[in-house]
Amino acid sequence: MTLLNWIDFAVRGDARGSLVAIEGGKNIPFEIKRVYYIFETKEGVARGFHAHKSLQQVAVCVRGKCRMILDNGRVREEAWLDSPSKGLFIGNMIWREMHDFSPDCVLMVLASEFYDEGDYIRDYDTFLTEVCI
Ligand code: T46
Repeated sequence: MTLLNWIDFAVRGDARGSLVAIEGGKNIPFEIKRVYYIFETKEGVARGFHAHKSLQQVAVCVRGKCRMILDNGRVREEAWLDSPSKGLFIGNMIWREMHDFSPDCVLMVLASEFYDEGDYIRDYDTFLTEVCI
């Protein structure tokens, strides 16, 4: 079983260009409570390095690219996010790291819950302990 669960968004293209529509509970497997985006990440900087106890998310690179690592405590997989028409579903209790952001990268993330620092596990050993229970 792969950790890389992709969602392909339909692209509504016409002579003017392209459009993707994202709807909570329809092409996203949860109701969307929060949207945030990461941009202007400095060269050589990596982000993430945490898991969430219950949050579910879908990450879409709407411009540029970055490399996402997902880890469930047993398996570690990675993929480039480089398409505005592909979302990567990230379930709860998955360690994630983002690396190699291109200078133009805009990483949009759709989240199932409002921001809650208490939902984060920011220490890898703690994550391993909790995920293996
Ligand atoms: C995740 C990856 C993919 C807020 O105030 N509200 C928010 O909704 C978010 C996401 C962050 N913040 C604050 C908390 C920190 O002071 O923004 C600052 C940067 O957050 P963080 O260091 O957690 O950013 P990343 O890029 O390491 O991780 C983020 C998300 O936090 C996380 O849920 O899965 O992107």
